[in-house]
Amino acid sequence: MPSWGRINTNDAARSTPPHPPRPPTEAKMYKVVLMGTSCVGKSALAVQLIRNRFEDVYDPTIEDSYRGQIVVDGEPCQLDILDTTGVEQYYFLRDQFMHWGEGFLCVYAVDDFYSLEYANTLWDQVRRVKNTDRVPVVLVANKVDVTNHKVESTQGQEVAKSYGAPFVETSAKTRQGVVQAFEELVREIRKIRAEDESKRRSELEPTSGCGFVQCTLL
Ligand SMILES: Nc1nc2c(ncn2[C@@H]2O[C@H](COP(=O)(O)OP(=O)(O)OP(=O)(O)O)[C@@H](O)[C@H]2O)c(=O)[nH]1
Ligand SMILES: [Mg+2]
Repeated sequence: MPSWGRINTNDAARSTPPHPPRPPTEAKMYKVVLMGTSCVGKSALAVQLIRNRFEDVYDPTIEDSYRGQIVVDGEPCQLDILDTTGVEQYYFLRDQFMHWGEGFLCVYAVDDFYSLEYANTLWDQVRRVKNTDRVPVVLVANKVDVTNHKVESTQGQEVAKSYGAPFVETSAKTRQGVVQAFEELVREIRKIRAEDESKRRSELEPTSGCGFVQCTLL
């Protein structure tokens, strides 16, 4: 079982994103954000991942952060998780967390159709803030354990497809899909990192066939 920790609680006054002391580790770091409308289960997902238990009582978040290590496809990674607010009153914090995050779990609840519709607003905003369409994101359909589903699985899949993102069904109550959602996001982040790295390398590579960068003598 990896070691996990909650860094701080509901610090609305914080003007900069969290930078708690880093444990000594070889693992690469991933800055992950949980976003979505209120009550979809963002905090419950974080707590289930970290403490292996279900938080039944609703306690609205302003901003929380967590840190821990997992192994994805044989490679250790350190997750810095920012659990954001779904409460409208604090929506002004959004640009800040979107700047901070490298990858995003966009969470909706299967018993709340509006929460899926709102995912589009978040997806648009995060691409605007990041100034790119290549944003690592996973669409998460939470609360699949409940009986009163208002959203079909196929509707979520369609939305995820339109983002070019993986789709994961979760229950923070039963732990179904919880680890998988974070693993998928790590893979998405790695994909973008690898693309960026190969682009960077190709820009540094020689432009002529003789092995030297072409230049003009003046
Ligand atoms: N049945 C069920 N209930 C859930 C699940 N996830 C969360 N809940 C419940 O839904 C309520 C809201 O969960 P939170 O995790 O606080 O929701 P949130 O998205 O963090 O809400 P904000 O902090 O207001 O943005 C709580 O009462 C949870 O116990 C789930 O997978 N299944
Ligand atoms: Mg919360």
